[in-house]
Amino acid sequence: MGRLLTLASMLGLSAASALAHVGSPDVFFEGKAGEYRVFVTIRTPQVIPGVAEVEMRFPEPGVEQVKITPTPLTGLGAKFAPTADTAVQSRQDTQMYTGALWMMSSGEWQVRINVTGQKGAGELRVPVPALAQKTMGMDRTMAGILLALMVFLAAGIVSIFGAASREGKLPPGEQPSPSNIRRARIVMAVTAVAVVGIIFLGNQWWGAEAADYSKKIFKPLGVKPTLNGRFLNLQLEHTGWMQPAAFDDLVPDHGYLMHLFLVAKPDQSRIWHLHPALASNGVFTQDLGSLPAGKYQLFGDIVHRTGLPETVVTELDVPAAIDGDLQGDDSTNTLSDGFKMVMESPATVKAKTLQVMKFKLQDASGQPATGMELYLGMPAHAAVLKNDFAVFSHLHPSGTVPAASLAMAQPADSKADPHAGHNMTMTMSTAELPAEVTFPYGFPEPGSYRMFVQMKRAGKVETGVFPITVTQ
Ligand SMILES: [Cu+2]
Repeated sequence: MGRLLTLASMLGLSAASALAHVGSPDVFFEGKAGEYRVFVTIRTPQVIPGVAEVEMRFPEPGVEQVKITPTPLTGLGAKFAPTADTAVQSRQDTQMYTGALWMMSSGEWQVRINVTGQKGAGELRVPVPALAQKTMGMDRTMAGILLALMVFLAAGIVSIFGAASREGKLPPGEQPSPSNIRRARIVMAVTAVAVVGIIFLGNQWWGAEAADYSKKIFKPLGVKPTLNGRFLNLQLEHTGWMQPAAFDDLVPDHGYLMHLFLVAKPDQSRIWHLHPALASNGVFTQDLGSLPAGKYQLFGDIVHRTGLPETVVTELDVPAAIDGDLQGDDSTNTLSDGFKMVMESPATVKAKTLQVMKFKLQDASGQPATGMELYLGMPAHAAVLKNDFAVFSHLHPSGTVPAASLAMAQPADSKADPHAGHNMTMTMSTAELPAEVTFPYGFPEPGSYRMFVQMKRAGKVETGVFPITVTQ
């Protein structure tokens, strides 16, 4: 019976997973579809094939129709898009459109958003990772009903065969002879053995299918840190999920193969944003300069050639303080020359809801800072970290999508720059950059978070740290 229960609940397995943006699988993005500015939220499916829910909010009016299409990010599938779905306009909020899209295979996908309206037509392509994160379990009630039905059907077929061989040829009213009864018992025994055999084979088949699917559940690459004097080595390791034999499929994301965030444990008092160099296949190395002794949580953002981003996670124990020249972007909350970074948005927000987090850099007299510069090609970078380290997300003013994936989503014939999704044009990189940045993001679960915001001014990277409370 235990075996039968296993059959009914075989799909109850689950696996821990850490996607890119640890604990934060949904996509938040601000960009422009032609002349239409739009905030996009894509709730990624947990099983593949599965349904992604797409929400698009247009801050300005003038939109008449919105169509959405899912395609793989790269490859042949990207060239032959299926028929577009028309997104549904919300009744409560007429500038909000929603839709649901099937993602049929694991990997990096994109959602093409086609807008028509008073300002002509426009398209925006938003990359989205579609990864099986778990196997859906079967509902207990449903499993119970199916199990009872199976027992009923199995017993039914045995008794039908028995009755047929015992009294099938008897004239009405006649009692079966002892030899008929004996033969019926033999037939019932043989039938029972056959039925149990069929159920056993069915269970085997089901088990094989479930095992096959569980192999498709996304498992991030592993990483092993070792300290060699003041040098940190990070060795990428396979965990056996759709991974190439070599680690040579990484592409640079705003100039670097890895963006490594090093966070002091347990108080998250300091954070470093580092860029380890690739030393050999799958091995990154970083000069740590000086680092106080203690425990550190490491988050390494990488992007695969397919456009699929992931974050490798590990812990580093520094037994004794490392002395040397300070490297990287050491970040305490004190800014130079009396400058101050301030958060303009509320410090308490709702979970799972799109927020536009707003930050300003001010000089000592409270005026907007001047001399702003791009930092690694972006007006700002931010890291979102939950106090228990269960959530980590690396954000830019365009949202959660890495620049490398975004560049791949653009049509091959377009000269679109990889920062096209930003809410500011590239002409600003030469002209004056504003001292104000926004990040679209939805905190995945309630709790206490910190947001580390990095902006560059006068050749210096400034980091602000902001506590944020997320409620249900
Ligand atoms: Cu960044």
